Amino acid sequence: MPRAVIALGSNLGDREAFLDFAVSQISALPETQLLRAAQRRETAPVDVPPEFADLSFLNSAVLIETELPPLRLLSELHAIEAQAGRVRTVRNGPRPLDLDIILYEGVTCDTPELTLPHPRAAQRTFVLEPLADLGIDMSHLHQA
Ligand code: PH2
Ligand code: MG
Ligand code: MG
Repeated sequence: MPRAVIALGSNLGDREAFLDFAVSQISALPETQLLRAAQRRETAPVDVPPEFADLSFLNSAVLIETELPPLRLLSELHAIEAQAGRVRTVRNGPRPLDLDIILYEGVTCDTPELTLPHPRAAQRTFVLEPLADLGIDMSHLHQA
């Protein structure tokens, strides 16, 4: 079964509870098993609008095994974000839950819906540190 890595982030409301919710909902997806979860880390916001610079994030990541193809997995993750109350307004605005596919085993793609591996992950400590917990090093990937 293909493995995939999902980054988790929250900077609004009860961040611990939203990450708990995300892990339980991801674990309950069809044809999907949770293999490992990274530690949670409090992180300073990166590239957010200045008015939200004081909202720090709680970040983590999970390693899963799944038979769901990448775009189906993405739409399931968007549904979980919406169940957590996420409303998309300004880019990188505050969100109760953000679930990003970072890697999907055997897949590279670059479409308007999804780019894999995630194009900004390799420069972001808030992604690289949780991935290191999962035993994954993608810091060598130099991406635009
Ligand atoms: N997510 C972003 C933008 N900036 N900064 C931190 N620390 N953590 C995030 O998860 C994050 C961010 C866009 O999704
Ligand atoms: Mg994100
Ligand atoms: Mg996202």
